[in-house]
Amino acid sequence: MTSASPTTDREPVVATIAFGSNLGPRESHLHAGREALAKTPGVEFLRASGVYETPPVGPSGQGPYLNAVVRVRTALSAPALLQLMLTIERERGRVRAAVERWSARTLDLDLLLYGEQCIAERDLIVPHPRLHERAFVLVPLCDVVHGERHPVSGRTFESLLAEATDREVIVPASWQFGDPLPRQ
Ligand code: A4P
Ligand code: MG
Repeated sequence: MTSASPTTDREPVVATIAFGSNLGPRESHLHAGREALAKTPGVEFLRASGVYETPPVGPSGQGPYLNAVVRVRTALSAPALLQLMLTIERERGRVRAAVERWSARTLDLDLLLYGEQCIAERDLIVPHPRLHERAFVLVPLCDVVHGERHPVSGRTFESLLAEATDREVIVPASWQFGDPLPRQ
């Protein structure tokens, strides 16, 4: 059971969360992550992007990712939402490699956007610092945002995607949110 910090009286904010998985039953990890978010008090599921198969960016020898983006409306503060996301990652067996950056992972949840806020804390940077340059984020993100602008650069996400060099290798996955889970 996932728990989160208490909700507050704050105005709900639309938050955008990136999902990535390239280890184990990837579809189950994405499905369980979405369910865990949606059932948390103070988090209302709004919509999900398509699910995409993407070549891994990072060390060689790891398998392809499934990537997607989910939008929620939440009364949780951004740090509380991050703690919830880290808890959900742990529940899906996420183990962080001590040395190697960008190693394979069961479930990675990144906070892409929290309303239009810019946050620069030691443990939380929003917008996510690499979102504007990565097709594996921008392709699913553009399924759920229409004409919205990056809070720092002011560029539309569609225009950022048009410049992403690796966008043509991102393809819709055979499994999408809402489909029955494949047999493992
Ligand atoms: N943190 C700070 N800001 C944020 C934020 N906006 N969202 C801190 C989430 N976390 C944030 O994250 C390390 C710490 O970042 C967290 O504890 C939190 O306090 P992590 O999940 O342990 O590490 P990571 O995800 O490996 O690091 P990093 O550098 O954020 O990785 P990226 O940039 O997210 O890249 N290739 C494909 N095809 N698809 C992918 O999804 N993902 C990565 C990870 C690499 N290659 C990939 C993919
Ligand atoms: Mg992460």
